[in-house]
Amino acid sequence: MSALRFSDTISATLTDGVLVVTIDNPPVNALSADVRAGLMAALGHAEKDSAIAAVVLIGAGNTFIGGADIKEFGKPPVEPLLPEVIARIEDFSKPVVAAINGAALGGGLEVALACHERDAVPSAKIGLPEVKLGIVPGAGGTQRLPRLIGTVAAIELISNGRIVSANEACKLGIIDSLIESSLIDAAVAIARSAADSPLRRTGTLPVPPESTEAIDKAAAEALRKARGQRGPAEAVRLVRLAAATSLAEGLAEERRTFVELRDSEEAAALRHVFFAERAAGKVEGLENVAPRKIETVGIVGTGLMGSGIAVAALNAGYRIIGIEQTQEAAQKGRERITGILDKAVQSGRLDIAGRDDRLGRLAVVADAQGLAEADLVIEAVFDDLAVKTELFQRLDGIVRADAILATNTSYLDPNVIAAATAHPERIVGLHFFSPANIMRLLEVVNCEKTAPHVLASALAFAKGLGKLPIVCGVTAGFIGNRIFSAYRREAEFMVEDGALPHEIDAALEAYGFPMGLFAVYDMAGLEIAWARRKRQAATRDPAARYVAIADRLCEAGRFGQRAGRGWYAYPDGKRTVDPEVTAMIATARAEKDIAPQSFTADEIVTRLLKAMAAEGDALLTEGIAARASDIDLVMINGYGFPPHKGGPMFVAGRR
Ligand code: 3H9
Repeated sequence: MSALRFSDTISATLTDGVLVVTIDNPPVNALSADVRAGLMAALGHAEKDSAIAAVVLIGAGNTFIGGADIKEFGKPPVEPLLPEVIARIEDFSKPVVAAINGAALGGGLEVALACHERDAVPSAKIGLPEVKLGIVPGAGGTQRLPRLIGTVAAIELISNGRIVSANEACKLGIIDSLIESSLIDAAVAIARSAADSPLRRTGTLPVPPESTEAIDKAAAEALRKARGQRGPAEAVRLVRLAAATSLAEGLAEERRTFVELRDSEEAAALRHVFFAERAAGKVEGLENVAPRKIETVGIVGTGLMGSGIAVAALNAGYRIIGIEQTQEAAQKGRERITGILDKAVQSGRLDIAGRDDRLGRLAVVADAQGLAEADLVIEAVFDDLAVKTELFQRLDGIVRADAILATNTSYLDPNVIAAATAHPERIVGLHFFSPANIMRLLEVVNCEKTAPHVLASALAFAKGLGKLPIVCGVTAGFIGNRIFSAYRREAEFMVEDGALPHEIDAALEAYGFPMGLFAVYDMAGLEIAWARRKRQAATRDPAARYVAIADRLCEAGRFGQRAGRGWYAYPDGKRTVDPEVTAMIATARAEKDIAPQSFTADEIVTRLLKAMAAEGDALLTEGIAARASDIDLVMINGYGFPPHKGGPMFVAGRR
């Protein structure tokens, strides 16, 4: 039968008296103005035609509907608005069935919630992730979801923006059935039979009663996790409202809140992060370069970093060959990796079968010849130029001609390492952040001679690990540590100028950082940076301002939290301001004749953000970072920058 067309993105066919309406708006079938208008037209047609007994909504491709069109936010609204379309679906005189063929997210799930029946393929992903964009659902999600699954479960899902599998959605009561066979055939049959019974309109259902205690607990947990962001708090309020008021009033309040948040700075920042993440994967010049297939990964060094990388790669399905220098070290490496997997089992994140499958793909040996079969070798040995150069030269004689070699160096120059090898074109930097099995950020260092297919393969590997790869050029510290150094330097200048470490930390934490800078120092330990400063002392510009307070702390044995004292004291493990440190700071100021001034929290944050953005500008000018948004992602995913502020470059742009 020929297809009916209702708009550029909406078409339909009539099957067995059921109008099957397809939403075809690539890439994710977002609810653009054309989709909304087309859906209204299709429903209008279905209403009038007496040969149509029911309607099925389905998405083209692998997605049902990915949500409202985020690109439309910030532009003047175009009728019909989504709530109108959704009301039309829920009130429709004939059954409307959602055939969920893939992701049903945000507005996409809200469309489905208004349908009279929801059936999904097992691979579908279901959720209301709006809070991740700094907003709340704006087309009925906060009012209809609790009517289906209760207030407690709705608070948990909406305030976290958690996306669930179709299976979990079915258990929760969001989805009516999972369809393993042909989704369209099943949905048509369900729609036909629904035409003979009363329609189940979600909005008319009562919210199932639950104890106030359970609801308060869920709400408190949601607010705790929200760390000051508005979206989750508003989501909790709106979900609770569903049980307390009529659907119409609940929807009106939801819409008002949605519009207010959509136009907020927090939402603009999170939208920026959303699009920044999608842009980060795209690298100019690599559009037509195919990545090599990587199945076996060699990891040289199975210490803290190497074992974390191994776990990340095992989790992603790779075969791992870990290399150590001695049998004993290889045994320890294997134990370290097994230990991380065991912890995951204990916490319920992994089952025994999953652990055993991973261990079945792991070998840790003391013989580097084992790397002969590796497609990619990542070195994670001690960060020393001689050690790394010697290792790469040795690898030249072991690995296959088409193998890729990656260095995980943090501070050394990978161009120098590459230059010492026979094939610098196959060398790339993979700068993981610790713990490598947890941290999402991965700086992919495009060295001077890295071949395009090597870079493309490294990127594909990083994405295969589920990481967020950011490509950067070679510079000391790459993107993250360069900006971090500038930020740290500025913070230490401010300490000399009059702000105390705890005042700076308090300002950063109030801004949204999970932990202040000086508390982070103490947690990481001060020795390594001290050793680096001592190495650099001879080449440091004597005219440049240098703050020696951190050196003084180290000289006094104040190496941080593990030593019981650093920038702070830790009596009973609790971070406390130490008058001894305050006195050391006063002495340092006096030695330089600095009359301390006082800073407000806002002044502190502004000055630090400015320092970060200035260094970011330098990285862009030098061509180390490809885009300002990449820098924001590095700071958000590697250094605790609050995502709802958008990153230092975003903030600078807004100012
Ligand atoms: C909402 O619904 C509000 C409502 O409550 C109320 C309204 C009144 N809009 O991620 P990918 C683009 S808020 C516009 O790489 P995947 C994306 O930019 C929305 N564009 O694909 C990229 O473009 P490009 C709530 C969108 O297969 C391309 O699609 N929904 C949207 O890995 C591919 O994206 C969400 O928050 C959009 N909604 O994953 C869901 N979504 O190629 C957001 C994607 O030019 N989306 N694009 O770079 C996702 O989580 C994932 O995209 C999805 C597909 C899982 C759907």
